[in-house]
Amino acid sequence: MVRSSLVALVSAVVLAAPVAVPTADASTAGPVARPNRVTVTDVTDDVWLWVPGDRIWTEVDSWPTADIVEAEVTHWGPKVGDRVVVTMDFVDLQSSERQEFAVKITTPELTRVGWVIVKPGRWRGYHLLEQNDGKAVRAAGVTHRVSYTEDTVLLTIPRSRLGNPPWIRVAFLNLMYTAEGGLFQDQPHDASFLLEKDWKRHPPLSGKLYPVVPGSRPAAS
Ligand SMILES: [Ca+2]
Repeated sequence: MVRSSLVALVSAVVLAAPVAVPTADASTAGPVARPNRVTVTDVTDDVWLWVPGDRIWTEVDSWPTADIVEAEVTHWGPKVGDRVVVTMDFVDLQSSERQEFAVKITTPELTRVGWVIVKPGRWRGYHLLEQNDGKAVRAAGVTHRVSYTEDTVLLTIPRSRLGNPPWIRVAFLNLMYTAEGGLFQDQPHDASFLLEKDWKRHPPLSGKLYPVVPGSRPAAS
């Protein structure tokens, strides 16, 4: 009885809907802004830990230095930077143990993983650019900056290092090692953790981000 009532209601709505008549002149419509920037926000207190000998990850909740709260990528095109700019924000970044910040970037032609790696006593850290299989590739022009006062990690990658792509898609991952060989993980896409095989084969990629063109401002996806 409920089912038949619902069907009747839907049919009534369809019958009552006016016939759509186009009124705008398509030739006067402005260009549709294509997305150039993605911002992924994450909750706090959602850090996971793996301990050597364990077969499972355990949610440890609060671990501020490994707890990412926002990640953002902007795809700047030729004449407006010509590079991909990545920022990651944390609850309270500390130089306590080895920490690795990663962004995966896919294009129509290739996949690259940009890393910023810091170790205790090496606050400035260093960066790497790799293929999806972990093989390092040339990283000329890549830059990074870690700020423990602003709790941010910045990574910039020239588009030339990515084959000057027409668009990119991106995903993020953050790892922190413990002195005992354990591993903390937080990723901003949701409150779960990413298995290594999923990060390698099925990363939680954003939609397509097109290069910002001169005279325009980045449009969010
Ligand atoms: Ca988080």
